[in-house]
Amino acid sequence: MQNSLTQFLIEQQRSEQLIEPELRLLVELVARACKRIGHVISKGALGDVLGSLESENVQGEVQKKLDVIANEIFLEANEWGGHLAALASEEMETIHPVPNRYPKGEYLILFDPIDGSSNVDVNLSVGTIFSVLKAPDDISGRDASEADFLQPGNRQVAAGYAIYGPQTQLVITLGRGVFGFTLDREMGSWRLTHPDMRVPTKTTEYAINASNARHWDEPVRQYIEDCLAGTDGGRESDFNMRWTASMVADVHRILTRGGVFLYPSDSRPSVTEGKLRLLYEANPMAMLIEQAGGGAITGDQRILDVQPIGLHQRVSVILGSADEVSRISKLYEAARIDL
Ligand code: AHM
Ligand code: MG
Repeated sequence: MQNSLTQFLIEQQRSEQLIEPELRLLVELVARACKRIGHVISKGALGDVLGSLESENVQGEVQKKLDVIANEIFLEANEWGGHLAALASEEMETIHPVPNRYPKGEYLILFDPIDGSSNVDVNLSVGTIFSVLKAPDDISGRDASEADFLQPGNRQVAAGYAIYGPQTQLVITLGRGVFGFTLDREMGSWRLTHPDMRVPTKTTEYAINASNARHWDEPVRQYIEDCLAGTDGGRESDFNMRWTASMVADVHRILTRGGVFLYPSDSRPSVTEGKLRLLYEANPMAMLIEQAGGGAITGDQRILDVQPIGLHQRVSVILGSADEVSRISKLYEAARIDL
């Protein structure tokens, strides 16, 4: 039988000296939260969890019932363990310091409780994304602040997501490779089913919301035009397109069989900085993709090197198979030279 998540983490701690006990606990609690979130999602109409609330989140988006429920589950499952100083999420305007009734630790976690939540009501895949940082050294003896979270993605110590699809899976990186676990519902535990996930370097599949085409920057437009031309154009291959409107599902497909995902910034006033959020969507996915041998850029720079200036800031995201990301990067470079 495949190793459980617990066995995997203990081995990482023992043989590889990769992780501290607190980080092991953190990953176990995140996994437990995801198990609960997956359970609630699966109830659907039977659990009265579908549909929207009257409220909006800090980004001005209408909150789904499940956005709020999953946020609560994640907070409750993670705040008591003594390893965290504070949490932050897409659904909360400001950070959530660990309440004083619990011991505090040196880690910070950012999360998107339900990514792609518009998919919930139509019974398509959604996910939970998380990113783990170490708080600055002076954290003990003071309250965590928003500024503590504003670290570039290259400082993440762990990242991952759970995907609630035909199977419920957890995909994590602790900074050395990417590992996928499948939830064994009979045993109630996560099993290591996808050790050492790698993004194939080459692909002929891309993911983009094509309805935004008229707003795209020239390099993205040119890249997609070349793909669309297929065997009639310079690429000499026909391309396939997939878009699920759930980044977790698109990234999971890319981690499994390759591909490139683009949600670039564009000329619409609401998307000039991109749509996806840097700290709890782009950074964790960029770390996973890079750890699996792929690339992750904004267009002009590596996502993991972007210095954050706000908790909920958005960023242009292009990630996936290394050869395609490098091709797109060259198109951006050429566009800069032309200016
Ligand atoms: P969400 O976190 O509010 O669900 O939004 C993020 C989602 C991503 O999962 C997905 O890639 C993108 O938004 C889809 O956007 P669009 O509906 O513009 O295609
Ligand atoms: Mg999201």
